[in-house]
Amino acid sequence: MGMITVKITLKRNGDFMKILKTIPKEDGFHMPGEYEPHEGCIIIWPERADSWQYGAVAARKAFVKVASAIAMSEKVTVCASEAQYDTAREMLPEHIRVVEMSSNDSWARDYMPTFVINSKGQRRGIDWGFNAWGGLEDGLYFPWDKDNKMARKFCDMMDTDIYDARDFILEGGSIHTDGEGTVLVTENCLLSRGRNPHMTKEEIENKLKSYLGADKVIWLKYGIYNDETNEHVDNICAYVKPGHVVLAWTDNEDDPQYAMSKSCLDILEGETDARGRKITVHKLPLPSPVYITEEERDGLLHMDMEPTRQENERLAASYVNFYISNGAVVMPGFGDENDEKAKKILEELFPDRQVIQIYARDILIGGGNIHCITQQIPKAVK
Ligand code: KQY
Repeated sequence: MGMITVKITLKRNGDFMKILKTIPKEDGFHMPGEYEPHEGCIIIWPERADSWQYGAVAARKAFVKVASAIAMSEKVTVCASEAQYDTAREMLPEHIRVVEMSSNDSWARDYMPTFVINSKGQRRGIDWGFNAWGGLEDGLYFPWDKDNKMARKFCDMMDTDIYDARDFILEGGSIHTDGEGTVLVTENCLLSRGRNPHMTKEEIENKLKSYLGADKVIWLKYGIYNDETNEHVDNICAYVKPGHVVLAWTDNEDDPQYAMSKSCLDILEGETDARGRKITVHKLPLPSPVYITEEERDGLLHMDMEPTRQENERLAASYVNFYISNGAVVMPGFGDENDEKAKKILEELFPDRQVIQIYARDILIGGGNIHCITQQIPKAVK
């Protein structure tokens, strides 16, 4: 019998993810404002018991509420570990996608891709270096290797090209942009010794401009008192539209937060943005200081035989840590008398979106809030 030879040609599909070594700004890409249209949102399922008290049971319920509120107006993808896949699938509504992806913790804002778009509506990701908010210098856990791979894994899954910026340590929560050339950051975070100590402030600024496609960086000095991220900007100040920001505020001059917020106010009021506009600052009241209770602290496993929270530690509670979805603003509540006041202010600032307030103490105990656990995927042609 004659032999039949079947010749198979394996061809690389040109649509798979490419890792790019070029510069987004030079390629015509920039990071849009969070209020611009989204394709969807990424969240990572909470699991580690030294971050989330009592085995993350209460945190998971809060994450489900956040994911469900966002899913009312855009697609939500939740990444869960193999061990937690079934629980996540069972607790989340069917219209939320659950994919298995390993991680060290659950802060999508900080290590899922920062997305940039161009004028043709194409989308790419940026893969920053991540070292758990300061590495061996003053980082918050070790190891962080799985978290550091998530941006690339997610873009691979989406067939989205990704810029390799792993030589630069940056978390998504440490930047906010108006999408029109201006970026907000804090000095305490971006100039911290655990991130990019080999770089000058000017070099860091140039890196941000070239990767975010921006023309101006506004350097606030501080964030929220006792914020373990070295004071991410997303907890103190956020754009609500071009030319307008909200700033976390207290009138109590005896609170250490007062001088920090006042310094930000002075800087913002003395600045113009990349387009030359003066910046209108809307003060968003802070809740009364929130302290961890003994019971909550007892519910956290120790990490390397050390407690992860101090007794009676003040937590970095702020209403500024909200997420802007296509149809809503999903904001934290703390059971505080300012919950309603803060909600009203955001309702006035976002007349076309529903403001949904979610009791978020169980997220706050982990060290962040709703903005920190989400990452938007801007709308694009691809
Ligand atoms: O971006 C954030 N606010 C996350 C901080 C997480 C710290 C780990 N406990």
